Amino acid sequence: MNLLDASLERTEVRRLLARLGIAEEQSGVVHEEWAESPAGEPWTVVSPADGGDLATVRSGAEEDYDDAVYVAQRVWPRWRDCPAPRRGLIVREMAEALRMAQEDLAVLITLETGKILAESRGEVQEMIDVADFAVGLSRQLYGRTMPSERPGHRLMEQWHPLGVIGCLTAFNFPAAVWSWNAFVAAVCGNCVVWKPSERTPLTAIAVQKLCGAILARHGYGGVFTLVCGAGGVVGERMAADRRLALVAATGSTGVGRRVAEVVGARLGRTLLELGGNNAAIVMADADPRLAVRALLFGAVGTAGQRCTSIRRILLQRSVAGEYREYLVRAWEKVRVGHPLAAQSLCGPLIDRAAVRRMQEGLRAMREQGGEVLYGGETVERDYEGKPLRGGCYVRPALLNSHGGMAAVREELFAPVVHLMEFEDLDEAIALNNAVPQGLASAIFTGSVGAAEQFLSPRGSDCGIANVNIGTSGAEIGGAFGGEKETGGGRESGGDSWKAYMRRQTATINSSRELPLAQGIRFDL
Ligand code: UN1
Repeated sequence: MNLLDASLERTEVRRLLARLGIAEEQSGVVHEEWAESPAGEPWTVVSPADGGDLATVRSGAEEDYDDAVYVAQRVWPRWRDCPAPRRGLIVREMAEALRMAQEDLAVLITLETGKILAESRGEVQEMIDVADFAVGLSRQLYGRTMPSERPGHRLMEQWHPLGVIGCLTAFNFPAAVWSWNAFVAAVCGNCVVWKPSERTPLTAIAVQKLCGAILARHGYGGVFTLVCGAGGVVGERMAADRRLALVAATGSTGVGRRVAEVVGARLGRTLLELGGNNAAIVMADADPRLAVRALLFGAVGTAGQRCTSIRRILLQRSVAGEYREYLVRAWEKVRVGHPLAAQSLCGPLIDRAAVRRMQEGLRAMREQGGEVLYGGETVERDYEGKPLRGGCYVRPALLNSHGGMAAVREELFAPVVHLMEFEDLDEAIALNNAVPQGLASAIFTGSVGAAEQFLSPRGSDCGIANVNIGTSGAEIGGAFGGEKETGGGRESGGDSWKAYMRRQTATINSSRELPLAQGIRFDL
């Protein structure tokens, strides 16, 4: 692959897409087969890396979505009856196929999202990891037995598949977040209908082609289906659709609230992974070298477009001055550049609208009393002076902010970090918790006592609480998600598989008597 000028020639893009099975005019809908002429509006996917066109996607509308659910419903009884360990073996083949396609998929993710190649490789690795995890899980969908209070009785819990579930994903992790849901849901015996972000359909199409082919080979085509389409059409339809036993949604709090309302009105189930507003606390006894590196990755990684990105750095007052200097020095060294260039640390934002939102956000922050310490401007030339095309590049920003600013309670999906000061740990924890979101949090300290307080019930109120590492970059083995406006869902590791199953409590009487629980007598 020619990475000259850190951008791909048109023919190379075409070859990459062809290797991944994507045509220049590509259907974005699959049910049994790829739909010939889906009913939605076609749209052209533009790379934020250089503003160039990647491919045109023929998107789906309501009827295409309905076809996809119909196909999923039809295959589901056979998938449900396929033993879980066998389902696991099929997911294992997906892990192998992803390993083979890792580099191509990573390049596509980089072209489509603008995240740097190292992070795109990490995203595919995250898929492989969760697939491997799901394979093991397929033999560990454990239920419990409990001692019954009645003689000759057995009391137990077991877990059954839900059926067809819907999965809505965001642009920033166009593949990994689907795999958290899909691989785990699949070994649990569910079918998954996927609506990816309108910004990143090509990654979804490539992943669907790869996994769908494996399912079809085993006679289970339709277990995974894909409907690229407008959120207002396909997403709305999904939320309202009673045939879906669960709607798993990742995105902004606004999107999640809408999904929760519509699904809630039909008393359906949701699994929500929404906005974060993640703080990192830096105590005076922290190791500054370690802390600054972690803060940099947390704030600037993925150009600040992870739900786990650091949005607020809380500095203990006695060291705040020196940390401001360390941070500005580190931020100055960030190489903004084309995301395929090996030296780039910060690629573009997803699109021009995101750049506009960042500029508007910074303006509002200044009006509220925030002071820009560094960065925030758009960038037209990379770290070597070469022109950057497409208009989506920005310089990561650091601000001096204060707790009275409304902006510190909002998630701005961009590399903008608020620096705030605190006196003692109690105040730091109060600041950490003083936002509507509750996804990720971190503390940097050399003190076991401070770390333990941060992790205690009177510490961080977030779903993720880290010590001496940043807020982002979670491993797949732990349950991922957050509290409050983050939506309360847990995906990926731990026991989050339970969200994709229904729990059944069964009591079996093998005696000839009929003793009633609670000692009730009800005899004739
Ligand atoms: C997201 O930004 O929606 O912990 C997911 C992380 C990644 C996943 C982020 N493993 O940053």
